[in-house]
Amino acid sequence: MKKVITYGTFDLLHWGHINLLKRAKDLGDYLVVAISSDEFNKIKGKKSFHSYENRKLILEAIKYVDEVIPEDNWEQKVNDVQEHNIDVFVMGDDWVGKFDFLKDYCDVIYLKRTVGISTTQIKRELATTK
Ligand code: C2G
Repeated sequence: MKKVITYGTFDLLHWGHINLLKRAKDLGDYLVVAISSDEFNKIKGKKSFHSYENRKLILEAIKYVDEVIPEDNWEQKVNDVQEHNIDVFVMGDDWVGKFDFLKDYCDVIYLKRTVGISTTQIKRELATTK
């Protein structure tokens, strides 16, 4: 069984996230998604609209996602890859190069980011809608 992992906040889930998750799943047989905890989001300088628990509930309902684990820090990826016997690490290419150190442990693939949608854009446009 080929196992894939990806990381993210996945707040206000949108079609850009789904495009990423579908392509990530297509790279193997089993997809693990590590969702940033609310505390780690603070470290990332992000405040998500949905709590970790609710973002986890939503992701677990997606047919491409087989398992959801917490992302609590920047340092856990090597351990996650080893502990979960991961074959492929996937991220959107806004992260290109940032996780190449994982190439010692698994394949590292950066997928084209979906243009035209982002959680920040959703928040901004909703804030300006009368
Ligand atoms: N993404 C995408 N297209 C978009 C928006 C997001 O492909 N239009 C991808 C991102 O590239 C990322 C994933 O969806 O691979 C999740 O995006 P975020 O929730 O914004 O995740 P981020 O804050 O980048 O967290 O350790 C890694 C970090 O936790 C990544």
